[in-house]
Amino acid sequence: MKPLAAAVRASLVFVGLLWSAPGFAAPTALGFADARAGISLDGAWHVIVDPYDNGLLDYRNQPRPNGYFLDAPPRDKTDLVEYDFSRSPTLEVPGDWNTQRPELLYYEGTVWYERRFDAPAAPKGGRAFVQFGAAAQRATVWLNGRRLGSHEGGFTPFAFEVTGQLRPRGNSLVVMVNNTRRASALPAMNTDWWNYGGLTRGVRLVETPGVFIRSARLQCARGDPRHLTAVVDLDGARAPAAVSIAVPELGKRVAFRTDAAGHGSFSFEAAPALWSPEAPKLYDVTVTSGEDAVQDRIGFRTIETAGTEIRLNGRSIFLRGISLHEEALGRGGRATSRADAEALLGLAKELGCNFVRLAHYPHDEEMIRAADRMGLLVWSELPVYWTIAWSDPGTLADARAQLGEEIARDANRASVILWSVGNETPVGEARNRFLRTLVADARAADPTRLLTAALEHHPAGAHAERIDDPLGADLDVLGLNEYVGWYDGLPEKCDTLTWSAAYAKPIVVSEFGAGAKAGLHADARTRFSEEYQADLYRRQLAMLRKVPAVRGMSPWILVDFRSPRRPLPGVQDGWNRKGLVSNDGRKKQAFGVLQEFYRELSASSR
Ligand code: GCB
Repeated sequence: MKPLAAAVRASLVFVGLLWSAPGFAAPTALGFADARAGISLDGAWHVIVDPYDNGLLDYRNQPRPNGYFLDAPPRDKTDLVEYDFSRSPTLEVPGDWNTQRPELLYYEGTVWYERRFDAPAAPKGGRAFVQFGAAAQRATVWLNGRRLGSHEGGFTPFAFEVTGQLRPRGNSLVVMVNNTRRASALPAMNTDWWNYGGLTRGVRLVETPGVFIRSARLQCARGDPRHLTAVVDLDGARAPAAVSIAVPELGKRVAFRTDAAGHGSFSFEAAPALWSPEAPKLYDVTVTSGEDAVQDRIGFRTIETAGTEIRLNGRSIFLRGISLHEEALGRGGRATSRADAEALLGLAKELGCNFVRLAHYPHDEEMIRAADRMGLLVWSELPVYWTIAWSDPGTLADARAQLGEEIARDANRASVILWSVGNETPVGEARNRFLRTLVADARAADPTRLLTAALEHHPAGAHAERIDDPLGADLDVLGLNEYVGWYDGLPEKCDTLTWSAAYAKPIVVSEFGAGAKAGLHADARTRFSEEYQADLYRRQLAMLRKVPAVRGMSPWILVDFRSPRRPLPGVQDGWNRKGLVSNDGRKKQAFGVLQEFYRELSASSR
């Protein structure tokens, strides 16, 4: 390779674009991966912490032919090899590295992960894939020393095909995971949350037949609870193929054919019991085509807006919500399991919620599946946060890819009603263009759900605020972040403030809140006391209930979370304290204030 080409390739590895270069397939995730035959690659992986990217590049910053990815022992005793995964420490997968070893708490850079595994003999004609639930923030993957490709974006799944590349014994899977913040990435340089790195979600070797069901969606058509629409995509198809869909509990079994490319869709009449927070009914669904069969549990419901109303299954609903980060209650660090998800969502249920805003990136699939089972509506969000590189075509391509991965993964989850394309992004031409592209993509990929974004507001008089962001014209629901009484004046400012919007659409107040250290008691004018936070909640709720277009809210935030922006000693100590619950599980006074408000609301809507 010529030196210039080599240097360009090396830098491409880091921006994670290699997968789109010739010879590398796009690392699209497989639907139903967890339900398929295969083996889990979760557990202890050997790791090498590599802040200088030494495992990839030599001292001239050129790619090393003998990098860590080879995972090869010295040929003989004269051979100089300066790493050895088998004698290196381990980290648990899934998991962030920051909270597994104290010296990695603030680490930003590269960590090499290695895992050896035996592969079961594949059935004749079968295919194999390695699927990653997520790698934060970017990853390059090698199997037995051969590069499979790269993926950018820390919160969505991806997979590489490894058919014909597996050995019966002792396969080496090496992943270079990097969480360096970059101006062109999503998120970019500045966030109010922890930059957790690592293989934060599960890894699986997945087996499929030669032609297999890559995705199968089954949902109510928009606004039509009596018809289900199936959209199926086969992988590997070279001719039209038969597909059948069975929902035994509904006594339904339908059959149709795909086109030659493996794409097919079909609508049929059914009268499912509709999914709702009060009755989160899920049906077993089986999709079959040729040698392949996959199962899912799916709820059916409709979601629409009419004027300033949000209608679930045709009925106006108020979203009694709360925002949350994907951080494990008690333990801190990334939530990684079904138990973690259920603990967080259990608290939201206790608060009286029927809705959660999963901020500020797509959460683990376990969280969405738990919301499906527990009856919580979901706002799911892309990490298009604050100021990103709006004019960079690579950043836009990255955002579009992450949006596609998010929608593909969760399309069958009844709980998800809102896709959010951005959080508090300052209005401007380049930003408007960027977000409108995402809105158009989301509408094309999923015409059944509502689109939103957490917008800013502007003064419209002495005691008046207005939502007038031009993006509002493109959205179904106006998300609104406002910090009246915390960053914006004192709580009593709420008492006289009025709100309006340039669009007759429902408003969901996606954030308001105040910091409070659990156990810090003082009068209601003392910042960071529980009393201040509780007083702010009372005044905010009194203000917002007077705004008819406010059809939901997800105050900031359920649980205190780690943030490097929060250094105040003795109070914050590296934690954003706007939780209604402390990170060690203590409820603050404001929890009770919001709980009481939600209790009243649900009693009055009955
Ligand atoms: C916001 C952001 C959120 C922050 C929050 C805060 O507006 O959307 O990510 O954590 O404010 O606490 O300041």
